[in-house]
Amino acid sequence: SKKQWEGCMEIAVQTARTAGQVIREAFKHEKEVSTKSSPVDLVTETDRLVEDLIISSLREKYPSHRFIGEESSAAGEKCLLTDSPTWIIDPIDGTCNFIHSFPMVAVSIGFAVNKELEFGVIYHCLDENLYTARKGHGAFCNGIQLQGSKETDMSKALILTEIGAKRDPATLKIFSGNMERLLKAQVHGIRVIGSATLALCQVASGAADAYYQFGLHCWDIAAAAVIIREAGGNVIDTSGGPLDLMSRRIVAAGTVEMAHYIAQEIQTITYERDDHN
Ligand code: LIP
Repeated sequence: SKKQWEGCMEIAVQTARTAGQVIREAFKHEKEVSTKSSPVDLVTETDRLVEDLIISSLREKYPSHRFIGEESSAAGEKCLLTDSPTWIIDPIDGTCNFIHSFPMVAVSIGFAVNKELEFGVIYHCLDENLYTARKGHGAFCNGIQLQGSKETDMSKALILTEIGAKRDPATLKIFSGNMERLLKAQVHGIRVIGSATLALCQVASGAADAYYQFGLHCWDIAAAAVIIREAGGNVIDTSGGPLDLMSRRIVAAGTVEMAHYIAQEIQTITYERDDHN
């Protein structure tokens, strides 16, 4: 029932805060870094430790629920969204930032039932900003209601994007081509902050007008999508169609016009889906 998911959300908030404390402490110390899919796809001991901490404490409370986590998936677990209540977790979003002690690092916990996102919690561990939203109940940062931007004019837009892990020449060409087209449209600026979830929270709060990226994952999107929608914003696929959580691409914006404008401007960088095989 609705009430039940409300309880789950309270637990998600507590869990994100606890995880955030662990990350905040680890932030001050030397990090042990290894690579995953590529030399720029990074992971630390803390990513794994925090994901274990989050999933084990949630599993204890909700033994029948399913879990999708960044590091469990990297370790070979299937990334499949079913109708069961499913927690979608990024223990440290902004791992590269974390490694460099660049202070843009978040815990992201999304929750879906019947493949529909019910709530999202994103905790900026260092600023201690807690972004929360439950379907139909608005979006908040530390309890203050969020409202996305009303901007429809591209030439007045501040846009965020992220780079992604693929660095082959063909990918880089499309990546910079996309930036070039937006810059030629005279957008005010483009920013890359190193955390997809925190960038998406800036769209929810109206500090940025739009966000787009190819190559992110369902755990970067799940919580943020609810937060943006509940802040009155839009999340769509880069094709202009509805958002597909597993497609590894997104356009988010305060207005429908802005979202579709960007979707039209940018060319596709192909990544393997999160739910492949
Ligand atoms: C990363 C994001 C980054 C984005 C990558 C990736 P991680 O997540 O923070 O901004 O460009 O696609 O998803 O690995 O730090 O959790």
